[in-house]
Amino acid sequence: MQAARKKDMPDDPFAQDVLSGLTAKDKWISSKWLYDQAGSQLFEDITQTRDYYPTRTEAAIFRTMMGDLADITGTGGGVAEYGSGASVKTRLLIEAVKPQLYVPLDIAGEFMEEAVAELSEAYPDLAIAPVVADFTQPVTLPDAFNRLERRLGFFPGSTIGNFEAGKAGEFLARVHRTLGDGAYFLVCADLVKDRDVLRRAYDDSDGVTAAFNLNLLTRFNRELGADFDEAAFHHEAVWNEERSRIEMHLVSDKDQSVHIAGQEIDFASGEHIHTENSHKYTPETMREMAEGAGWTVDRVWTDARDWFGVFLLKA
Ligand code: AVJ
Repeated sequence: MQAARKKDMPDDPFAQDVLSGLTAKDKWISSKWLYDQAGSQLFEDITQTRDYYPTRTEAAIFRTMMGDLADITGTGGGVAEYGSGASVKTRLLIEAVKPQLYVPLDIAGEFMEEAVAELSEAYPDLAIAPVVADFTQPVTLPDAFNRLERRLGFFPGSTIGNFEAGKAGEFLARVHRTLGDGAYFLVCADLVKDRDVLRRAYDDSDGVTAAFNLNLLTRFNRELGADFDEAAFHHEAVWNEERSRIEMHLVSDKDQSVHIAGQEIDFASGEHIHTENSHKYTPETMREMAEGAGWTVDRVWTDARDWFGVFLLKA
């Protein structure tokens, strides 16, 4: 953080963030920079690999629990999705709880416009009120949503795993305040399991996750005029038992220097850049965190192997 204040720092927040991470003692980059257009497409490709189980496991749970969910929450209320969803999961939810109003929240306005257009074509009677917002910060939902008696928040995809441990709890507390008393929040989390299964999911045998991680360097070269040699780094996925998370790293294959945004950065052979965390929960650690944020856990659905959890929280 200190480094970002140095006077030779560029104005661009992306360049600043990258430089402050690369000049830190333990080099790191915020995972949000992984998701440029190529990165988002590579993530989609990851979800199609054999080794990455979360997406298809979540989908399988969704196909069995939506009826139960609608019995609990009732129908005809409002749904606020954290992230924009033209995805199959959004459709399964909409078809089950039949909201009168759907509010997608996303930082990327253009992506959301496309999603909204697709959804309004599929559900002509559904009112849609998109909100362009960074939901890692406080957000305000439309009055039309807040006035509804039945309000349901939706956060699929186990994205909560990207938050640092404390930040995930803060996020849940903020959502609790945003959705208000009596609301429900359906939040999905990937569960702790055999470490080899976990590691393979983040270092798939098709090499798609490696390409996803290395794309960061390509992005630095293109957008920040850097001169990384992508072939001189490799992808690594590490299970951090103590912190209950999978970490992605880029590892330097040799001693080398790289230029980026006007600075020279040295890498020792074997030195790591930490690029993403994916925290894994147990039903108990999720419950503890949710209760600490003011929620009660109403229902938990898992798959037969208990690999993935869908948690219904009540405010
Ligand atoms: C998009 C955050 C759910 O952590 O599993 C997948 C991202 N990174 N493989 C995850 C990811 C590498 C993914 N999330």
